Amino acid sequence: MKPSELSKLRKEMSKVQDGKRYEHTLAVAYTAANLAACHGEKADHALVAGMLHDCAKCLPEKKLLSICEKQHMQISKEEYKKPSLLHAKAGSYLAGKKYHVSDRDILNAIHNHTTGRPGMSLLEKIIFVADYMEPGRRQAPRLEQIRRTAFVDLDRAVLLILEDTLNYLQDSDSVIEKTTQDTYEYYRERLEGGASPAGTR
Ligand code: DGI
Ligand code: FE
Ligand code: FE
Repeated sequence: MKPSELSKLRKEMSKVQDGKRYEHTLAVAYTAANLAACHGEKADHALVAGMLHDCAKCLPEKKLLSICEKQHMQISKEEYKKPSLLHAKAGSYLAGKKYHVSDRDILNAIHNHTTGRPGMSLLEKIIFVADYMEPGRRQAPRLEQIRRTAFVDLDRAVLLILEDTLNYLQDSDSVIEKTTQDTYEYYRERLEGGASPAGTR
């Protein structure tokens, strides 16, 4: 990955994203690069995945649905109810097709950045966490704790994020995608051996 290729992607993102989203994109890319340095991941993979993770975020819902349907991707009933969730899957497709990314791990990191998935790769976890903790994010609870934890115990940071996300979604009566729930349970099991407030979710 040459620096010129990254700067090309940056320019592309500035064209397809509004100002705030573009700021977020840059922040995710650089946060991911720092997490990569800390945890032993390739910096250029983190930068490219971070730069492209929301490349489909500003597309209309109809377009997201049509991209995913055309590619014969599985669309869950939750995704039909909330098509904006599809920006991750559609983004992964566009990263390959429009932005010429071929690395499977980078494409997966984009594909899974919203819900996570059980058994994420190091890069997938880095993007999932960077997306949530980049310095421009201010709303979420426990952000300070999550930011500190991310450099010490990445799996723990993933778990904290999923826990807070699910609480937020439940409180706001949002549809919960099965993968988000499954990912939470997978990391809870891994880190806490299943000890949990049984049957609460
Ligand atoms: O695209 P971003 O805003 O940078 O971040 P993102 O791709 O993680 O999307 C963030 C939103 O996605 C956040 O408000 C939580 C939400 N989300 C994650 N899992 C689910 C979900 N929303 C619903 N409705 N259901 C889910 O399972
Ligand atoms: Fe996103
Ligand atoms: Fe994002």
